[in-house]
Amino acid sequence: MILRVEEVSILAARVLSDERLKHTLGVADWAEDLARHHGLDPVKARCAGLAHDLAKGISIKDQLSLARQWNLLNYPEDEQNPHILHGPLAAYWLEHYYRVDDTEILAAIANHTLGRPGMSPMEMLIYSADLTEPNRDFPKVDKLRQSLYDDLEKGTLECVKGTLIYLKEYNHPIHPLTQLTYEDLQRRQTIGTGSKKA
Ligand code: DGI
Ligand code: FE
Ligand code: FE
Repeated sequence: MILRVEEVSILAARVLSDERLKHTLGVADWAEDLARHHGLDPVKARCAGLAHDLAKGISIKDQLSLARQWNLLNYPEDEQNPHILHGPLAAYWLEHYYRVDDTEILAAIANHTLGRPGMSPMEMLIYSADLTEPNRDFPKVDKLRQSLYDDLEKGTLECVKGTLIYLKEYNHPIHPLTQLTYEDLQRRQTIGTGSKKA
């Protein structure tokens, strides 16, 4: 089944706090804008943006037990830091309870927090729009927004790099997928510029 903007907007307004809804609408607007600019599907981008944090309203305890029940725990770090589970949970929920079958949207929702090696343009878009939506305010955010407009892949690499710096600064453990995503995007950039010989 197709995820319709009207339906997911109603769902978001129903399950999210006011603050989280504001962030969600910011992600949807920015993702739609970036999608148009880069020739991606703006309706899909808006849907994924509206849906990305749908599972945030569930308590962490319940998120962890649902993730166990639905077999979504892949790394020991997932249990150690259950705050990263809400993306996979929302995607699973939409797929199995709302019969959403758009794999491009589902993957973008599932991987919006950690990324993954080999991210599609839509996955990069939601990962980055989440970090740089209009309500986010941190020193380098305008630079990141411009960079994403100029080059989605390069901008996403800078977003992941920024996240790594932030996590290290506050002594938060780096999830293996964050590290792998960073290395993959770096490799893709190197290949893309042709600066590395085969
Ligand atoms: O759901 P949001 O608050 O909009 O943003 P998010 O889904 O990107 O991030 C949720 C949390 O995940 C946020 O507190 C940062 C954290 N996070 C992302 N990558 C990592 C991480 N935390 C750790 N410890 N390690 C990571 O690699
Ligand atoms: Fe999130
Ligand atoms: Fe978010």
